[in-house]
Amino acid sequence: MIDDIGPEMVPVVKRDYNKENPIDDTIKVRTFLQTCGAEFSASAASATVTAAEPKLYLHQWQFPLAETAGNKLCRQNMPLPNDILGEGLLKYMVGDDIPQCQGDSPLQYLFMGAEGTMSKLHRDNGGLDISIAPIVGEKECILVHRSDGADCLYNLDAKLESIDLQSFPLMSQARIWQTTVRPGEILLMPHGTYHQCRNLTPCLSYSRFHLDTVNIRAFLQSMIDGDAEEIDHETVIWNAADEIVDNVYDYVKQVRKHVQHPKKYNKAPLSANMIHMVKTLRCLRHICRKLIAAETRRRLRRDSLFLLEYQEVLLWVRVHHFGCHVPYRTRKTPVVWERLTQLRHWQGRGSGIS
Ligand SMILES: O=C(O)CCC(=O)C(=O)O
Ligand SMILES: [Fe+2]
Repeated sequence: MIDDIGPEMVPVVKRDYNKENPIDDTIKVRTFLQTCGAEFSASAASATVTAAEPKLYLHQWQFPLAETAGNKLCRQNMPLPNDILGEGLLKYMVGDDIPQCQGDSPLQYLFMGAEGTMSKLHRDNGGLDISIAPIVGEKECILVHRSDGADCLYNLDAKLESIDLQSFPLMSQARIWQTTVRPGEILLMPHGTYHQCRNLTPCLSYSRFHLDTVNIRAFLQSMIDGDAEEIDHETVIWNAADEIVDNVYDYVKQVRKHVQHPKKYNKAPLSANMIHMVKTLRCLRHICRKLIAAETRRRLRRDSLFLLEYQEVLLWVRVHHFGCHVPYRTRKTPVVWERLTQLRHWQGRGSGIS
């Protein structure tokens, strides 16, 4: 590991970190392993570790952004089958901007720490699902339903370690799950789930954010709320829609050729993947319609400053997904507009997947 990714800088937290701002420092992987490697293997061998220094926890290292690690580790995992998680849309997030991602999602992370290192109760904004998979070691995860943090946990003032029903009576109503994940298992958390994770043994684990048509509403809501600055929602949706429209339109062209010259061109087979892509586009379209309708109503009640900001989003959504006849100013908009229009006509002809 030192040879492979030793020079990369990684974020670390110390034992008693501030949960609002957990990252204490960034250090080289080499330094982390030299400082904590012994602690890691000592606790792996169940030896008693008497750490004079607070334990360091390599915390949420977004390795696809690092050149060497990204090149080595991106596209190395097999996506879960689509009956478990829908086709991931985050892979469209960066395009060629981060070459080492190689078409993979940039929102992938590594955690590594000795027994007892932990992440306090929190939730990750952005409307994304999260999967957690230990590669080495065991992790205890306590999950709280996304709707219960504010009321039942009193905005997280109520502590899971010391349940005090006198001070926090609604805690008895909170939906809380506790589980331990081990290598070979994957914990899937729906968007917005509060989670607290503690390494029961030395643990190296892999976390990955996920977006598909199931949580896209939450994703769009997060875009509107502006609650996750680190995620470029607009680009994700733009790139996903653009790429999917491209793929579907290529297929449409093949179908057209066959319809017009059946002797010359073979019928293009309709793959499950293509059906999935059309469903994804349709889902984007329906959700955006709802958003636009809701916002148009809300718009009447908002002040003009907010309106100005919001109209940009609406404009973007309209142009990208419905090809409405409004002036536009975004990147490749005219091309996508044209394609969406053509796609709609094609779907209307009873293709069987409209
Ligand atoms: O494994 C951990 O310590 C925390 C994991 C986490 O918070 C996440 O993946 O979002
Ligand atoms: Fe998290």
